[in-house]
Amino acid sequence: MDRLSPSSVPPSDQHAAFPGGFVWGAASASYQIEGGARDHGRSDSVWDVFCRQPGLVVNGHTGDTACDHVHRYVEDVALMREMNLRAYRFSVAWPRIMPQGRGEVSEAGLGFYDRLVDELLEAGITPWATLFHWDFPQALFHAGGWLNRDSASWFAEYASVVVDRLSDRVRHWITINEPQIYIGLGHFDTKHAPGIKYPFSQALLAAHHTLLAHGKAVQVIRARAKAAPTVGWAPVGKVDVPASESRADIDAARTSTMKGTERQFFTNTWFGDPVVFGRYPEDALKAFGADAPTPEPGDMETIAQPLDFFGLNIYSGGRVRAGDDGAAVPVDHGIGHPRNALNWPIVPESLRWGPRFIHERYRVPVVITENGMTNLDWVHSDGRVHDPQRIDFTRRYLLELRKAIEDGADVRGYFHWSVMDNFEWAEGYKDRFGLIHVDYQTLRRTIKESGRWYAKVIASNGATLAAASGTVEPKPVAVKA
Ligand code: GCO
Repeated sequence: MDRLSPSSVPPSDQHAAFPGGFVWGAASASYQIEGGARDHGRSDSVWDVFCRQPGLVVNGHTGDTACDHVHRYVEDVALMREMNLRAYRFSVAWPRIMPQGRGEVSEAGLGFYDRLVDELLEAGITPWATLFHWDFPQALFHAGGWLNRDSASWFAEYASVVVDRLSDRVRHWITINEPQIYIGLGHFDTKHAPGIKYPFSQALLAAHHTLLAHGKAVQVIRARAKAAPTVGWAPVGKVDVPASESRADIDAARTSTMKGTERQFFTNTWFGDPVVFGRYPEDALKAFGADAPTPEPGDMETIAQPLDFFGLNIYSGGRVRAGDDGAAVPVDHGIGHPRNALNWPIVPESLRWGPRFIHERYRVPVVITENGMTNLDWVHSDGRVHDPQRIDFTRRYLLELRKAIEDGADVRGYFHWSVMDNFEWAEGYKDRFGLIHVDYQTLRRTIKESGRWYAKVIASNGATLAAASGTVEPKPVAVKA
């Protein structure tokens, strides 16, 4: 059976709404949407410098203007309200708050986020603030960046400035977004900023410092927040789904999802275990040997600060079955399996098994902090952006997420990536993840059909997922006798 066919969802599953109080939102990141690269005294981040280097970003695109959100945030919040968003996850640009990354604070930079938060609250949208979504101040990169152990203290100082200003109105905080990517792709694979290949041991040390920064930021938030905060983080890691629901295949998928002994950074446990358990995973420590960092006394205790939620960015997944010895054996998704415009396999079950496996291991409430797809969208001749693939994608993933909840995983919310088309890092602007289409020539916004569909899903707390599939089932063609 086509694993993507709606009929794979038993009717009984199709009508249950999500739990009461479930958070429905959409997400973005400062460098990807803001523009205003020199507004408010903002200084270069490592991404500004990376984009200016020829050949590193598709078509030489940069975030200089992006979606010009710094000047259009009032309109953007109005569109978020039109989509019924209950929450909006944005990130604060460290270089807009502290141009040198430490010391001097930009009052104008803080003022922008003040106004954004007030606009959101006025619109009845709860702000969720990410402190770090990759735009690391270039000035601090020159001081050693994440390889400098002081980076944890620099981050704590920056966090205190933001929390002091916004925490009377912002209650939900995400410390860091995807250390797997900004350390792995930025400091080892070189596809992302700063684009330097460090020895594996040095990249692991940078990862240790960024985890230390996370822990210190949690301490800052809990010590200084004016309104009682909820604090989490937003990692990304590979998810393997079981080829069948047999106990053996599920166990194999869980083991494979939690395995992290390869010399790479797209892993759940190398980052998740220190943050929750205060220790690195034994299998990886054994595999990495002398390359593993040597924590200083107190480091692991600082990293393992209690969390209110464990964010998860999930887009795709692998598929495995249990071999004769129970070990995971990869199963190909099959020729012609659906993929997004970046060629990522579309695997709705990843939003069941990923949250389930992570919750089973860490027992911290889960929030899906990112999920979405890039699609070849454009404004059609009728003035609308018809994106049935994104509707179908999102429906299937949400139906699987609901299964995770029915399986017993404590999932508290879902943020669609992304609220609007934006700068997709090294892919530039060619990839459109948004619920809102952005014309980069005119900066005109158009809510896509998926955004209008999502508004109904939110209004019904998910109950319309079964009915509002968004895809018109092909009617059988009457064949003339
Ligand atoms: C990430 C980042 C986002 C990306 C999105 C699509 O997860 O890589 O958080 O900034 O734009 O995920 O790749």
